[in-house]
Amino acid sequence: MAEEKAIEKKAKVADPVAASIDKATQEMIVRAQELGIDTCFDRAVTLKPCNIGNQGTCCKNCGMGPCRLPLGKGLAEGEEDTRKGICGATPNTIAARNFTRMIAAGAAAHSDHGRSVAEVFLSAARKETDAYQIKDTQKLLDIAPYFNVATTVKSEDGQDLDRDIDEIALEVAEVALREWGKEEGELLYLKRAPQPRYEIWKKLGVLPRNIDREVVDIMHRTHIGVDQDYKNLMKQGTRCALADGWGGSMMATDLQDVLFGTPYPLQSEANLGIMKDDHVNIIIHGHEPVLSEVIVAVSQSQEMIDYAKSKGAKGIQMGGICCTANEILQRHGVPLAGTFLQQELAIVTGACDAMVVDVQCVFQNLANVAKCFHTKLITTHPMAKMEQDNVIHIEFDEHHALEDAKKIVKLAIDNFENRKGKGSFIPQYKSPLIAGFGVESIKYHLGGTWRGDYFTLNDNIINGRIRGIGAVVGCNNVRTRHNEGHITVVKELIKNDVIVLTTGCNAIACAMEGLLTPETAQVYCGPGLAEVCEVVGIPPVLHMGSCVDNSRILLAATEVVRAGGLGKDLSEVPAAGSAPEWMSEKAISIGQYVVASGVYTVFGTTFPTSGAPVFQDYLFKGHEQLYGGMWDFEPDPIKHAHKMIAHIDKKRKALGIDKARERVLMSMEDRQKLSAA
Ligand code: SF4
Ligand code: MSK
Repeated sequence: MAEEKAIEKKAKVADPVAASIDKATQEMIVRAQELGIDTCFDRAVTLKPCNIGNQGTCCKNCGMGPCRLPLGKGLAEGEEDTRKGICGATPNTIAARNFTRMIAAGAAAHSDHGRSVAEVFLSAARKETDAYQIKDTQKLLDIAPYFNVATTVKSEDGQDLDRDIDEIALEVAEVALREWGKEEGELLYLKRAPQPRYEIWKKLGVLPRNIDREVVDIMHRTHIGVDQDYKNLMKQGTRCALADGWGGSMMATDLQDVLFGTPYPLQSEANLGIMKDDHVNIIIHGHEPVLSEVIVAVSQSQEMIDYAKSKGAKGIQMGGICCTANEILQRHGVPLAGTFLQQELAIVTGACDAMVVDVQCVFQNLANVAKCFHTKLITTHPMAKMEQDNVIHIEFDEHHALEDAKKIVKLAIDNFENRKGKGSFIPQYKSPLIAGFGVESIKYHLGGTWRGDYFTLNDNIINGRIRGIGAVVGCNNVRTRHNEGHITVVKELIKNDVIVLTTGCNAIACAMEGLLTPETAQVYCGPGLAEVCEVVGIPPVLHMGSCVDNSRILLAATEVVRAGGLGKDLSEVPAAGSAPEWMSEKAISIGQYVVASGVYTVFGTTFPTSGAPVFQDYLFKGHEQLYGGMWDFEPDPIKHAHKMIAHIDKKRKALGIDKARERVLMSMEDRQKLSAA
């Protein structure tokens, strides 16, 4: 009987090796299980996903439902789809409403992040806060024209004089904030896209008006009895997604760069092994860097280091989880503690003195795990609190950001001694990395003779050393083996000479696997990409930042178009997008704006419209006719990568540069045969 119980118990927890490819994660899953603490990996074993919700055909948009329309075994050739909800909503309508609501939620999350930054930016411009100053004035001058803010003023004798930088900052802040709710016109940043792309959006009627309106519009039209045409729903879905990618996210990135500094390549480390037994460990998790920027500065102050030493610690070790991690990594080199799925495990180490969270991707179960240790779990955002009574809420406000940050760091230091005697278990795995790439640094590293612009990158794509560009981004999803999809897709791409631009948790996964170092080029890359990486001294996988920084990828692709030789629009560039382990609504918003920007985009794990084949076909094939970019789904990571490569090759052929590639890869034997002929 006892034995049966033991077997039953064993069956309810995750197999660590099946759950993750990462050794540190595997060790920590075992550690948690030994301590009797459940993690998401175990819960995924017992909690099965709903098959109807998974297909996107469960509607609960009114109190007559939920109406659940499973596809079952599918429809036979020519068979009529008679499924409908109480109100008559078809599977297409239901799946499209659910899909656009995901876009609305994702765009709201990204764009609200942008709004917070814009508000702090305004406070800084008005000099209402000591904690923030304009750090990158050049970037401010670069973006001001997009907001129609003049950077020079005419003198009486007709000369252009530089305007006062504070005046420019104030005007940019005010104009930027209006983008969320202005009454007329269209988003100003849309004109940053190549002209043909902008014209496509205009022709299709998907130019976003203001950010908030596009989100509200979706919530209205997906209410019972409003929009019941999946194509019209997706028209709005696209408008909203574009408001995210070319609006809220892009402004978040730009204003953060101006406030906190534009990232440039720097070194650091990744994985739970960055935590130190003899240091105060502070883990920062979430997405918005406005508070974490100040926490990093405070934790590096002599005052706090001395205070930590006075409490018996050797220093303060900061680490990050999720995209706040990427933000403080790319600007300050703060190491990455792990991806989305490792958040509970960071506390299970027993060495986490404080975990500070802001918004998005934060598990509520962190509070339950923290209860088993001395860890202080601190929420900081008015929008994101937790019901558990062990959670401390220190509400951040830019007007007293320094005081807030000091309070938090001090709390962590004071908590260090509570660790005594409990023992800690830090897995000894970490990898070196280089992060901090962006539009500007790619210009520098892969620029032309005089180190500027994208000509050399384009040349290498045209001559075939680089086959194309893969943008691989997005979350972890506990329904698939942690990091396996990410790493397999990325390795297969670079093996086939596709340079990878990465953000979000994919970037962290690549860092943990050691793929963000120039040395990896010789180990994993095809000969062409390896050669370029060696000559230029860059990794084959370029860390471009957090989820909002996917806007950097859009702008980098725009620079490629501008540099010439690879078509006139983003849809012509040999490039493809991917999110092998996506899970969040933000990923759907990102996918939609990338597709609408003309890029073929493959998602792994699951696809939330599979129960509505006609609608899914519209996303997959119909969108290509409209936008030149389309969605695709492929859970097998090798096939996933090869779908991207096939698309890249298709684009190379259309550009007439497929022949050049064949020439570059010819062996000596082939060459000799040719000369003999
Ligand atoms: Fe059912 Fe229609 Fe209500 Fe949705 S809106 S729950 S399909 S009755
Ligand atoms: S953190 S949105 S799990 S990438 Fe941006 Fe990672 Fe996805 Fe959150």
